[in-house]
Amino acid sequence: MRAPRTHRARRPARAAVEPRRGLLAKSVLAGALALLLPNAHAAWDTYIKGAFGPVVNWPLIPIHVVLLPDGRVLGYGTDGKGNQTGQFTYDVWDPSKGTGVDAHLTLPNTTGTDTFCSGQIVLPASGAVLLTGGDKTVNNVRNYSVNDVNLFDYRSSALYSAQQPMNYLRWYPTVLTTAAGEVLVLGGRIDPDTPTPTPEVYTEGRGWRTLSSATSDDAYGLKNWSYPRAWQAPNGKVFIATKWGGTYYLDPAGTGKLEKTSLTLPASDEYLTSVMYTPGKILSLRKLNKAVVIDITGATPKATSVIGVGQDRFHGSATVLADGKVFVNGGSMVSNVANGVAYTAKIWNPANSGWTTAATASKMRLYHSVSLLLPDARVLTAGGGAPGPVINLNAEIYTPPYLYQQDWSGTLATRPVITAAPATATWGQSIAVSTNVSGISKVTLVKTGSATHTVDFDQRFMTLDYTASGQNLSVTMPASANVAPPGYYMLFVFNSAGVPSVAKIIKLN
Ligand SMILES: [Cu+2]
Repeated sequence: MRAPRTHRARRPARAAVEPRRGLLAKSVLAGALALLLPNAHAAWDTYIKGAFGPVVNWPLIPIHVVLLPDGRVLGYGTDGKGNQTGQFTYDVWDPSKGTGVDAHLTLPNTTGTDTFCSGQIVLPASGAVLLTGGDKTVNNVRNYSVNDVNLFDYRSSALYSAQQPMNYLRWYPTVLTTAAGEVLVLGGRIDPDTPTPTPEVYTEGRGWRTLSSATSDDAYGLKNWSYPRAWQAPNGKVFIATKWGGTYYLDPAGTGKLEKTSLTLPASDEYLTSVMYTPGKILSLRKLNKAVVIDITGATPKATSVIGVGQDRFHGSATVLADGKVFVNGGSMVSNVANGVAYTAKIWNPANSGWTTAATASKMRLYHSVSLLLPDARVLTAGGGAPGPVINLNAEIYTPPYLYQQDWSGTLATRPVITAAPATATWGQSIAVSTNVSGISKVTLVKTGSATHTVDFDQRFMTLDYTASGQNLSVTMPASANVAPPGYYMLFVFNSAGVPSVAKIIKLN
């Protein structure tokens, strides 16, 4: 029986001061390696641990980040000084332009909505981002909420009112795309004392439908209102894993039907992350360094205990990489306190449920930090603050091990290139994909992410079957919308050395 003593702090609080870890030892080692290795500015073990890039400035704290259908990233949540408010500006970052000032388009928010701690998701048909709810100050008290609904159009980079308010006010709501191509909105609260226990559904072109027969304080109200963890399940319903342990299936058809399942999980927290790493299988971090794999592929949900990530990582993030492994970064042992800060990331391998130690970041990523898989198969890690022990108006981009040569050189590997692929596809279809090399070893499909508050609402990964004829592939798209809901996905191909291409973004509809 493992007994992690996580209630005891390992070292004293170290507010706002970044540690200097073994600089002398590091420089001696680097000097020795420089004599041995051709490319000694990069660490020798990047092929195992990956590497964080330099700390780069960001025009705001990106509390919310969304990968857009054109490969850019919408971010918002604070002003340019890192103050709590999404009222004034939002940012669109183009990763293909690097990380300098020119790579950002920072624009005024003229909607009148404070989008701080709203929900956000790319709509499956139009590709616009739906922003649900947000923040409001009442009698000088923050963290009330609104029922405002705004849209961001990636084609014009404009943010504007949808003129279709929700039926309920929501601050901290979850949004996700269902198999029917609708957007389900769950949880959040109305004011500091009143949660929102009734879900509602948005249909493009039609507006809102209240799930009036599915109200629940236990599933997504009083006991679980803060960004409830929910996923489209293979059985056609939406699976909900609460922080207190109860699990539910919600059928969002009509006015909704909620049923409790027989599965109860160990207790978690609204700021411990969970991720569906393959359709119907969820890695869920629970309190006291516990972790479970929830399997909802069968008739009854089941959970299996797996090794935890090493310590509680409150406000840490989990990102499915292009190869299906799970990258966990950030967090600390005490919620939003610089105590037991996890600077070193970990990678979880679904094949053996084991963890490997990844690279070490420079900045703590606590409350209001995010991570997001980019189309180039790297991971944006960013933000933290408003409030927090540090104000992180910055990002560190993580390059996973699969982008390095599998040797000690620390050199980036040559990547395969997708030279042709369709822009749209449908379920079960075989699509023609051309590459610049033969010997493709794997084809994967990853939903474009939408992350905030340790949740990536639509995150989803699958490997695809394919046949190859030289450099030409015939790739079979997922069988159903229950497995892969409609919307935008990144298609990656891997060469014979296991190196992924830059993704081609494909709309599944
Ligand atoms: Cu928040």
